[in-house]
Amino acid sequence: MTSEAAFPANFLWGAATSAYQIEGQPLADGAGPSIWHRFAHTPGRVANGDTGDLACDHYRRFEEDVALMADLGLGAYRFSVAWGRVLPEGRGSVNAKGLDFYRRLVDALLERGIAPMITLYHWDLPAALHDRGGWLNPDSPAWFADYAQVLFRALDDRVPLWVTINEPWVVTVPGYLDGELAPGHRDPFEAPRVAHHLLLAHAEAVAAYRSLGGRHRIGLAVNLEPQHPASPTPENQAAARRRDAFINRWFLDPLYLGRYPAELATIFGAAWPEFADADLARIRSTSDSVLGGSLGTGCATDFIGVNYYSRGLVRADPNTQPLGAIRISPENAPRTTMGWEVYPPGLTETLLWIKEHYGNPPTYITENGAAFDDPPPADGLVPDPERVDYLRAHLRAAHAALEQGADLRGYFVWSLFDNFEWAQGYSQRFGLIRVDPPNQARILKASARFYQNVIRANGV
Ligand code: PNW
Repeated sequence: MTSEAAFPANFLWGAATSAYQIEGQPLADGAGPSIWHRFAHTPGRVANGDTGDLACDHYRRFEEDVALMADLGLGAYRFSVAWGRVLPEGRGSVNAKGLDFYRRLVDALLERGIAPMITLYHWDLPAALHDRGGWLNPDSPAWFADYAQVLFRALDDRVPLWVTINEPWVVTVPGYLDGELAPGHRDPFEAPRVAHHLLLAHAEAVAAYRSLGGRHRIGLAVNLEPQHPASPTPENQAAARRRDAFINRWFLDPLYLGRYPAELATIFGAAWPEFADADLARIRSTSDSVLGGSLGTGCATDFIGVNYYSRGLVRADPNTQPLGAIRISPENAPRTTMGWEVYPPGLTETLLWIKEHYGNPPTYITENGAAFDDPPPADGLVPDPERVDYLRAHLRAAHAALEQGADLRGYFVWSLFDNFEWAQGYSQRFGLIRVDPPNQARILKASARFYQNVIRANGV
């Protein structure tokens, strides 16, 4: 059967997860607690009092899970390393048992011909580092680079793709400005400093990778969403431009252009610090050789990872500070159970925007997917037609960007499993595979079969 949208021959098809969301046993084998372990065990922070204590029990069932990935035909698997399993105190001595878990996972993947993409930081900062100021501490970029080196030394011979930090914006804004995610701070004076340290942490890790002679590719994953005014009033148009600077350009402008968007100083006012020119040069230097077109050389960030879920439909709102803008959910549009509008053309727009603004760097869609209220399984399969439609439409949108010249190298579904959806606990199901934490049975959804066919046909 010929497919309507054929992807390039070497296109990478994957699925994604993160450590705290699926592993369970967060303190096993000498691991140190993370800020997410603490946050989830603080009453009132996570829906229904859910925690990652058991999650998908992947820490014990990883072999079975890798076999499922092989059945789906995945070419790649994106997962994150729990920093506190490897370094229980966040720095200092390595916990061999924790590191060994990731060694065995990588080996199991390679035995099945699945390429590992490792995310070094997916939000689970060791609590011991948080107690030293966490991402507010100017030493935090060095802590991160030291931790990253442990992983590079142990696994770079077998790991072709590295992501330093997942969604620095989500770490910064829900973590330190709105207080919805760990560590749950609400402080406009903290957020810009945290963001700056995350960018420096990325830069230091990339520099460490190069100086160790890293042989593969390393990038940063950002959450992006095109911002459209809810109506064409001047107020809403200005609000959409502010939100574009605030979400889409906060991290990519410094990385590729060497400066923060000017809007941020206006948005944060007195809370926006002066940042040293040397820091911005350091951050930018990590993208230089990408713009020169060569990969894996110099101090380059080799690729950008894009996590795409929806667009922002933006209305000016003076009561929402410091941004003065809110995202609204359009009444008549299809929405996921997260309340996010289903808006596939935004993925094409986002990929083309990266191409135009940042010199067409190599790009992976490191997350794309949707939460729906799946019905219970029927005849051994969960019927999830809404997720199938969501994935098909977004794959076509990605293909449209490829046709228009975007340098897209691969696509990862969020997520392989229903898992611990942060502050929403287990109430949101993003998986291709159904998991209910109490009984742990893995049950395929129709979307898993759909994706298996996409991979087989290399198209949709
Ligand atoms: C991503 N937003 O988070 C994360 O990388 C995943 O761990 C998470 O499970 C997934 O998306 C689904 O939520 C996001 O507000 C959180 O725009 C919030 C936003 C985007 C992504």
